[in-house]
Amino acid sequence: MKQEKALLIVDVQNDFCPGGALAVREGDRIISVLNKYIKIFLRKKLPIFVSRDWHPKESKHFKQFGGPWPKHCIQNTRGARFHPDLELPKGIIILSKGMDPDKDSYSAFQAVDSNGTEFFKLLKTLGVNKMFVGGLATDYCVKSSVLDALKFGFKVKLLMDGIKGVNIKPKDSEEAIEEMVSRGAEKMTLGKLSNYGIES
Ligand code: VGL
Ligand code: ZN
Repeated sequence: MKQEKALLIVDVQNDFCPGGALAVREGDRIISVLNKYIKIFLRKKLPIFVSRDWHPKESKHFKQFGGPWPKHCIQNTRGARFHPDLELPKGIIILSKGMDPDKDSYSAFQAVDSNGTEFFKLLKTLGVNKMFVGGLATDYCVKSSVLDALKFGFKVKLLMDGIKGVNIKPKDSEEAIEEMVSRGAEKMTLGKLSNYGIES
């Protein structure tokens, strides 16, 4: 079967980067590498998806309403914007998730594009069967998106140089990576892209 590849970059937004409401330590350090992945996929005319956490002001996702998190990534605020260093070329597909005030959700498979079309449907329409996944945070949205992708039968390459975790417990990211790998994700880095038929 033909390998149709796509790039998924998860939640590289101000609130998840240093200075943000739910900052991932060194979350911004992955951006320069992610920009390189973006350039390569762009050059190969392969689809690029960029997800964003896009919460309403009031949500059960937030502590104030019974959830686990401080308020973050509220729609149309600075914190919800993509980090200014992330280079987003024309043609990328923005996926929004976390809009349901009654849900505490994390996966990009619960996201929709600007037309309201679900991520899974977009992938099927494009014939994607292999996803390269990076972004924030390793132990939440990246993990949840990768596990869903594997569950739905996609092959997954986890971009080890393009992820960072929250680590509420110090080993959370390490354990998340182990779990993703044990379910079938394969680790890779920028230098290995050419091994997968995507030359830089
Ligand atoms: C995320 C915590 C809360 C994430 C989103 O993008 O990983 N983490 N909301
Ligand atoms: Zn969130």
